[in-house]
Amino acid sequence: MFLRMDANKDSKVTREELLGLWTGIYPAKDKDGDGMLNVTEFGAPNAFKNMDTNRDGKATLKEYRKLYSDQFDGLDKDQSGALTPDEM
Ligand SMILES: [Ca+2]
Ligand SMILES: [Ca+2]
Ligand SMILES: [Ca+2]
Repeated sequence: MFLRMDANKDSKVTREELLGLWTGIYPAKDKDGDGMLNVTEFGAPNAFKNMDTNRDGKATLKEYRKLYSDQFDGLDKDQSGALTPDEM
């Protein structure tokens, strides 16, 4: 997984690389093609609840990217702005 995320192969995953990967698979998850993800399409109910900040039962790309941006902050223990393999 780390190697997949490290787009430029410098052994660090930046926020842009992480969000780029997840944004890339967003259209594939949106099975009904309405541009938003519901809990079934997303597949992880607990994470979905955190992601759907306005509680409308749909996650926009903005909410989706926010989730992974927050995840990045949680993983980047030394706040270097990049994730190393031991932080993942
Ligand atoms: Ca959808
Ligand atoms: Ca929402
Ligand atoms: Ca770091």
